[in-house]
Amino acid sequence: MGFSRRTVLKASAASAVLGSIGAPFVARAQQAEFTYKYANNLPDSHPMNIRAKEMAAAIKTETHGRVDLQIFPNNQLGSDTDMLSQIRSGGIEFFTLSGLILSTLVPAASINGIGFAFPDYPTVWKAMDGDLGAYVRGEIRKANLEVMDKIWDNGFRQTTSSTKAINGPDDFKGFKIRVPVSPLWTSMFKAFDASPASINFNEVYSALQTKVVEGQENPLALISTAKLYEVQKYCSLTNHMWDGFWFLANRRAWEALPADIRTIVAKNINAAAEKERADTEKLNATVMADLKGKGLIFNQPDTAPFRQKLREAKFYAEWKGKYGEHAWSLLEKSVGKLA
Ligand code: X2X
Repeated sequence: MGFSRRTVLKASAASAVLGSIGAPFVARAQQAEFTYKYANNLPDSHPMNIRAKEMAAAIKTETHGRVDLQIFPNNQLGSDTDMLSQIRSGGIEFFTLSGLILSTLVPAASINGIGFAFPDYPTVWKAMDGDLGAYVRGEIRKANLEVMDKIWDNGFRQTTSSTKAINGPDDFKGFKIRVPVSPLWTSMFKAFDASPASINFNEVYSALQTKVVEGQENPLALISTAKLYEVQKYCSLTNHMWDGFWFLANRRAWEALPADIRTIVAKNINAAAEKERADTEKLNATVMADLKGKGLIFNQPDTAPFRQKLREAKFYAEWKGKYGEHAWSLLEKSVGKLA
């Protein structure tokens, strides 16, 4: 039995309506109650983003789909400066940021970056999972941001250059080095008589490529995953600073989560941090051979003259005064006398 054209058109119109009516119910069943954005500045291949993907999947499973954590790596949502504004305004709900960059809002947050303070990872975690970390998290919360207990690892920072190896502090004189946007980074390299330029990480590769700056400093894991070896020739193992990433949350967005959901989210974020720490430490320890294979020329300078130069420049005394006795005593409790 043939159907008239009119009948077919009526039927297709009805199915379209039914289909669309049906769709929202299907879509709604899959739509999360909380769709939150987590942004960071690291390449997709960095351990941070490898572990973050696992973390987001575990949170979705354990909340039975109520929380959908969408990850935006590699400065997709803007520079660190942009994303810090967004986490404060609620444009994004989560953001991992170096304490040294956060210090533009929370001055105490840069204290882990004091030059040559930490000799090794056990000392780092004793401080950051102990009294010093607790103090810094308290200061961050005073700035109306929420922060997770476990700081994520960036690593011990090394100096790369397109012009020369850095063998001693004198080699820093007049050296045009990119530093992240942070008073402590600028202060330390000025104490070396270098010429620091504050540039967000999303512009580092091009600044090196166009020779706006001669060099930069970062852990080996980032020199590798951000492919900085493509625009640098030398890597001097100055080991001048340890740096990490606080996992920040917008206060309003965090408190909008029911308490049981907050517990699940925090548990998984902190568990991911522990795994990322192990991954990043291993990568920082093993990637040198690969970087040599890509043409980077390594040298290992004696770090004592660099530390002496900072003392002579009153760098430690200056920052002890900025942080105050209490914070400085918490740092020295973990690392010993610095000034
Ligand atoms: O900007 C940098 O150098 C980086 C990626 O290490 C930080 O986020 C501090």
